[in-house]
This record gives sequence, structure tokens and C-alpha cells, in this order.
Amino acid sequence: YELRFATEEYEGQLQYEYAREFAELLEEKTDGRITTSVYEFGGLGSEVDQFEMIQNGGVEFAIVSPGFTGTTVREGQLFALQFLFSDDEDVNYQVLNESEALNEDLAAKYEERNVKPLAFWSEGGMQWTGNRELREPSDFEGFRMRTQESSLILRSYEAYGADPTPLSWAELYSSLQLGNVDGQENPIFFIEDANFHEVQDHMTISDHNIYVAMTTVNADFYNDLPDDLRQAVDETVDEMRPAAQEMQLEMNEELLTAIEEDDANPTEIYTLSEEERNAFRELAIPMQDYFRDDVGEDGAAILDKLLEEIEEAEGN
Ligand code: 6CS
Repeated sequence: YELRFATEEYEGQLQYEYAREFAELLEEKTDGRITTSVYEFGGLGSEVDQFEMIQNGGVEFAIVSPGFTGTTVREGQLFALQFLFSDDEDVNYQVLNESEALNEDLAAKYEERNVKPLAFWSEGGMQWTGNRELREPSDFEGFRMRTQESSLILRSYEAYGADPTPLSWAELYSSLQLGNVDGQENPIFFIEDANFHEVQDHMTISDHNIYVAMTTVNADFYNDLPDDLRQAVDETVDEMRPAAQEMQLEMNEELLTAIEEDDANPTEIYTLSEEERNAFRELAIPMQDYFRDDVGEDGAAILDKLLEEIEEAEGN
């Protein structure tokens, strides 16, 4: 088997490094019966194009950000709900790995589209950058916020008073530089590695969400694999769980320091207080009801189950 693995990031960035390690492990486990070529972002089109490729088998594996699947698998938009997950990284790690709501119920929604999510993992806490300081909801008034392509993400920023625009990240640096958009959200490692801090004066440590990525496989391909090879894929996925978490924590920490120490591109970094975060939380929580109404019964049931699972994990 010679397989293709699409990622939405470049070499050195998390998704690509994850996929590279995944490919090596899988080759080892199958004694070379499976070899996998990993693709950086760009060569295969936009994030939305890549989601189409994994659906129709143009690639066998892909890392997919749910924010780009909102028009196809509407339930996947639940990852756009801010202040949904825990503030405790260990709790989130456990929930993403063990949640039935995600790994069974939401996964089934993707499987209807011939995409099987094998793992949900965090690329880190999401932070805001802007050409002005973002401390309270009123700072978002008229703010042209770049988002991924999901109506719920747009709605969530409209609730803060912002004027959101969906864009591929391929166009993000130049859009920030030209002032076509005022700001964006991403984990710290990505802000640094994509050099967004060069064209943004402010970064707010808001941790208003976590950036969840999905490791996916084309479902037909996966189901047709011989049992021993399917098992090798499953084992590889499981071994990558702690590896991805470790990589994520390390990269986000290291690259925060890199932003702080980049004297050529000074960035004002502000960490929201709990009280300041609560002002955003108050506007974000009603989005859960919007999600329930908009996405429908199955989505509502997935969200409710996930909320219970998070609460239970936090109690442990
Ligand atoms: O902001 C984005 O759209 C990009 N952010 C990350 C962390 N990975 C890929 C994605 O397309």
C-alpha cells in the first residue's frame, strides 16, 4: 500500500509533524507493507478542498479541522463553541480520547460522509491577535475577525459585536498585513510559526477555546483493509495520542517565549483575568442553545452528552 496523508499545516508545525511520526510508526508496524507520503498544506488545495479529498478517497488519511467541515457535517460545529471545554488540559486530553459523544456519536456523523475520525486531539488553547487590544467584548465592536468557514464561528463573533469573515489560512498573513482583516484566533505555536505576530501588534491570552484537530481516514479504505493492517492503524492512532499532547504542550510553550523575545516584531501580550474571561463566557454560552436549535436533535444530544462527560471528567 502506498498511501497519502494530507495535512493543513507546514513542516515544523503540529499537524505535519504528527503525520510524519504517524507514517513512520505505521510503516514500522506493518514491516513496510504500508508506506505513507505526507503532504504539507497548499499542494492539495484549501482546507475545504482537502476535506472533499478525504471524503472521496483522493487521500487515505487527513488531519481535518472541524471548523472547515461545518457546511457538510453540521454537528462538527460544536468545536466552535467557546468556553465549552475545561480550562484543565489534562481533563480535555481525557475527554477527547474517551468521550463517547465525540468518538462514537459525532464520529458516526462524519462516517455518513465516508470519513472516519480516528482521534480528536488538541493543538492547544486558542488565543486572539489583533491590530488593537482585545480585553473586553466591546473591543470587538466592528472588529473584522478572520475565522474558519463555519456559520457557528461567525455567529459567535457576531455575538461579541465583531464583523467576521471566513478565510483559508493560506490568505491570512497577507490579509492581516494589508489590513483587510483586523485579527484572528489560533494556538500560540501557529501564531508564531505562521508569523502572524509580525503583522499584529497585540496578542490576548484568552484561552476561549481549544483547537481540536481530527485524525481521519477514508471510511471505505479503512473498512476494506485486511484485519492485521487495520489493527496496525488503530495501534498507531493510540500511540500518537500522548505523543501529540506532548508535542502540543512543548511547542506552545516554546513559541510563546519566541514571540516574547522577538524584538524585531514587538507584540503586546495581555492575559485576560478570570473576570474578563467571564464577560466573554456570558456571551458565548447562549451559542450552545443556538447550536441545539440550528443543528437539530442529534447535534443537541451530542452536545448534551459531551457537556456531561466534561463535567464528570472535571469532578475526578
Ligand atoms: O487557522 C487555520 O485555519 C489553521 N490553523 C491551524 C492551527 N491549523 C491549520 C488551520 O487551517
